[in-house]
Amino acid sequence: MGLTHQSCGSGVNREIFQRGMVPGAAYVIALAGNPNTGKSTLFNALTGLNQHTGNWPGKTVLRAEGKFIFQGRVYNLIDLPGTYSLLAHSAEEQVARDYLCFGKPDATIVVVDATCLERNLNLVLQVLEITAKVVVCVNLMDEAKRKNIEINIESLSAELGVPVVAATAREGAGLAALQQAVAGIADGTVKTSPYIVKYDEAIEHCIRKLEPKLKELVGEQFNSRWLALRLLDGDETVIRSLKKWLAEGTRVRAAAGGEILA
Ligand SMILES: Nc1nc2c(ncn2[C@@H]2O[C@H](COP(=O)(O)OP(=O)(O)O)[C@@H](O)[C@H]2O)c(=O)[nH]1
Ligand SMILES: [Mg+2]
Repeated sequence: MGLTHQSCGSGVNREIFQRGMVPGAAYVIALAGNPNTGKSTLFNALTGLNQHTGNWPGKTVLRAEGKFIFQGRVYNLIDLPGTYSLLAHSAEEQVARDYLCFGKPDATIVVVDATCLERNLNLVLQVLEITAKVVVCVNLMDEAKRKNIEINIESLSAELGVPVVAATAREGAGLAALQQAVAGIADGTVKTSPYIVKYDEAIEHCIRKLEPKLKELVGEQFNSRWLALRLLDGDETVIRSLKKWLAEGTRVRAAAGGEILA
């Protein structure tokens, strides 16, 4: 799997759908979470000095990228902007959301604050609507302990349908278990069955009508249920990104002398 600029296409495609820039990386892993959940602390603990920062193309939003090696494989870690949701109300939310959908990371770590789990789970459910390849990292476990908050990691994992790992990033606790869980998701040996939010029947009815048409357009590339929801939302930013992706695909196929889709 190539992870260089070249292999990710060019022009518009490279701008918004760039997966990662670490040469020779086996997998690309996204790091998502609410602000102040210890995302950067975790990113630093995992990548050490193997990182560099820049801006997301076309945005004044910081892009931090780095690598770690686990069991002989190189993992390219992308620190997404901290967000409370993925509704694209801000540049940060749009960057995080476009990356999760169009960047197609091999796994996504969602870092949550153990001391205010409920608020943080909102983002977890939104990420699970986009991708099933998720590991939830319940961070700040030391703070939770101090506040006598107990978290049943196993039952949380059973409810969410994805691996959940407890961590205290500041002390480096839980990192090995997190890496192990990420490896399982990235290489496909661990399958998930994510909790999916069900909407009112009227909305579900529209999704059922839209989803097959979207599948015709994008195949299995993207989560067509999520795209259908965004179209029902009238979400212009997703529609624009999707158009760019479709246009770029047509351009690349044309350049390769392949079949051009109408
Ligand atoms: N007690 C405790 N503090 C942490 C932990 N992880 C991060 N922090 C602290 O939480 C604050 C926010 O961390 P940061 O990594 O900047 O969060 P981000 O906004 O999600 O990137 C900083 O003061 C960190 O030192 C942890 O596991 N335990
Ligand atoms: Mg940060």
